[in-house]
Amino acid sequence: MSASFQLKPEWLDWFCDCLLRKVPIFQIEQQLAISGISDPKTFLAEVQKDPIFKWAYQQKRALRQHQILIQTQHKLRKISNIPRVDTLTEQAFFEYFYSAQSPVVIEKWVTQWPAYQKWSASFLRDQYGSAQIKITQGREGHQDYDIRSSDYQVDGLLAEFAERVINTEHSNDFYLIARNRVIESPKLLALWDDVIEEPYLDVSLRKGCAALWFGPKGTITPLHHDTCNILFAQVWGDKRITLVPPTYMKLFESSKSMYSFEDVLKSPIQEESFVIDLKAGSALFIPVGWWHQVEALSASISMAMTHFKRRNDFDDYRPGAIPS
Ligand SMILES: O=C(O)CCC(=O)C(=O)O
Repeated sequence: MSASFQLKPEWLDWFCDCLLRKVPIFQIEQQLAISGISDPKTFLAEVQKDPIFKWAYQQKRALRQHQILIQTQHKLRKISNIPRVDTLTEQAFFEYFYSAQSPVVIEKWVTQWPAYQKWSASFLRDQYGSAQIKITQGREGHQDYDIRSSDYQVDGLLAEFAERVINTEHSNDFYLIARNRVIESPKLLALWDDVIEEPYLDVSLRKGCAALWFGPKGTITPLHHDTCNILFAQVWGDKRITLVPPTYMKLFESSKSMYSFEDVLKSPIQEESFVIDLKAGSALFIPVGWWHQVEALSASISMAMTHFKRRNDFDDYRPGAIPS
């Protein structure tokens, strides 16, 4: 019988760990003897020749190397804050933030947009009220309202929806969310005249890459990450965004695809997170993989855009979707 048959999986794991931690061989042999292996030396020699052991050791070694890399990045991120700048040149943005997968708040980017002076719930009602939109509603009391947003989708007129936002003090029950691509409907295309994509976004890539978020105070988009970089522009009202670095691996333990059901306000995640209050006129760069939960502190209109002047195709970034 070969050693791989005699070696229980937990022993295989334990032995790989011992070798990776450079535990002296005589100590491993002692432990095997205590556990009833009559000839630990021969047993170990056999195990090390076994192809399953060799394969398992290589896997664990690669995993350990990746862990060291991630833990180092995580420690570095922990000691820094999310920077806030008034403006950023194209070069500085891509060099210091986009390429570094590091969030940044650009406080005076959206203040230059005509939208910053114009957009509000009443503006959308009065100027674009006849546009047909899809909203989500009936969200309150359900945990899956964002993950299964299409189940909560209903059709309506922008005028009715805007009126509802105006007349609602606080609610997470209804929300115009990104997935419906409302901003691409012909009746709303003129909204783009109020947006300035320079210097970070490529106008020619706009289609399918921009989303409008519009709702009352109190909407909550639960903790999730995206598979691309996002420039999140806060046009009207304020939002609180809680960010957790992608290197905080614990979130994957309870994740369902791109969502995590951990409470960001509770320890230990709270200590790992950054809370950003985003005021109208500012924008937050949310790099691919960064977990974020978004709460509207007032009635709010935001634009999330992904058509950067650099490559933004990270669709395979779905660690939480790997089968267990
Ligand atoms: O504004 C929101 O409610 C959510 C925004 C968001 O999560 C996103 O753009 O990925």
